[in-house]
Amino acid sequence: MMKTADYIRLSEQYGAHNYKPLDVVLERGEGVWVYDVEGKKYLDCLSAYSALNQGHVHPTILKALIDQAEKISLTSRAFRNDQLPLFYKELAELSGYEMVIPMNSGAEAVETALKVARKWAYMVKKVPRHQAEIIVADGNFHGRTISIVSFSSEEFYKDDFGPFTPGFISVPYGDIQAIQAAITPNTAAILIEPIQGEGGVIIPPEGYLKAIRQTCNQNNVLFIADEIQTGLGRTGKLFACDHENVRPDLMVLGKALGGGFYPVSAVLSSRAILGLLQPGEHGSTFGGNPLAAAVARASLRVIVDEHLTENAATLGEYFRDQLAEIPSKHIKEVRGKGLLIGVELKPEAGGARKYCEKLQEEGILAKETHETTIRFAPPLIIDQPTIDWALDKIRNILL
Ligand code: IF1
Repeated sequence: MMKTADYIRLSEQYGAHNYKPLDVVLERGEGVWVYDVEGKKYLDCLSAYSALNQGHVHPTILKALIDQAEKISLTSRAFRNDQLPLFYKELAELSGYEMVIPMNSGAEAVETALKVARKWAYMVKKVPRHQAEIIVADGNFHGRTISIVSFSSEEFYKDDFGPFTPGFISVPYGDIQAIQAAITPNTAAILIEPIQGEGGVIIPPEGYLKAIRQTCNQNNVLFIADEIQTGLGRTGKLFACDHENVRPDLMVLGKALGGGFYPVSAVLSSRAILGLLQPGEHGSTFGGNPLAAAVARASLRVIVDEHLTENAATLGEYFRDQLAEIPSKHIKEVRGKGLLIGVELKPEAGGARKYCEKLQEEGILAKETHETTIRFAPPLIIDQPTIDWALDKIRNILL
């Protein structure tokens, strides 16, 4: 019978060390709870970075996965299948967009949005070929491909991976004047996270998203919102842009679109924009496969039928208020929207990692971001008694 240490030793020996995970080896998940190989139970407060909004092994999504997998799982896009058209329709109707292009990982969907924005710039805005510029924000996180890390402001994510893809300008997050100053006649788009997750749960000033929308309208520039982490109910609205009633020209989704079972991502936009793509110009082997489409359809159904967005709004506010009231000398700030919460610790607290390790001992799994912030992002199916159980533990380790 293998123990935690045995699994860790195998990983250390055979696996690339591109992560430093907590030393917990999980073998089972159910709802908001996960269990390690020694049978210890933990509350999952990371939700795989918001890919588990519906919780672990949701029965409805599991059934959709199994039923479809027993029929047909992959056709390639050389042929059609009976799940993708229904996924397109249901996602377009839920989001209010005209068109969808399906991909697999978040980074692939971000890359797709960047390619479509550049194509729009050349074909519609008449930007001279290969001079299209895209404005991004300092502190962004949009994935790990070479083009995406080319515009990262985190040296550690990019330093060993050059040469870099040109055509990106990075400006301070939250500063609309900085965006306006960076716009040129060759600007194709602005790519923004409505809330910067990895940046440390950074919430921009009220009105920032609306100002971006207006600036894009005035300058014939596309607004691309990366809602891979903030979308699908996480921040207490279906999309984080909904907090300011803003409609980006392109919306990028991922993570919870796959219900925690399967990588599914997508870019949503108008026919005028996504309609520019010609057959064969872009694609992927697994993009839009029937298994992904069936799982995504069930994932969306669960978010709507179980009112996960409303639950995130109500319980997120409760969780944040309770955290903010903890009389801890270590807490600098509690930030967040819905159930995307960051507890920033003062520098003298000695870093968030050791608090995550103490939380692990108490049966809570959380992840630090940017050394000083503990992220609390449980599945959106969580209930108040479970939050109260967690608060008692969190208080104990933060006081
Ligand atoms: C890792 C971070 C979070 C994302 C946003 C695109 C992507 C992500 C807003 C790319 C992915 C994941 C990636 C994962 C850890 C996690 C993460 F710490 F890396 F930055 F959530 F904040 N846009 N975020 O958050 O989607 O290609 O991964 O499907 O790479 O360690 P992906």
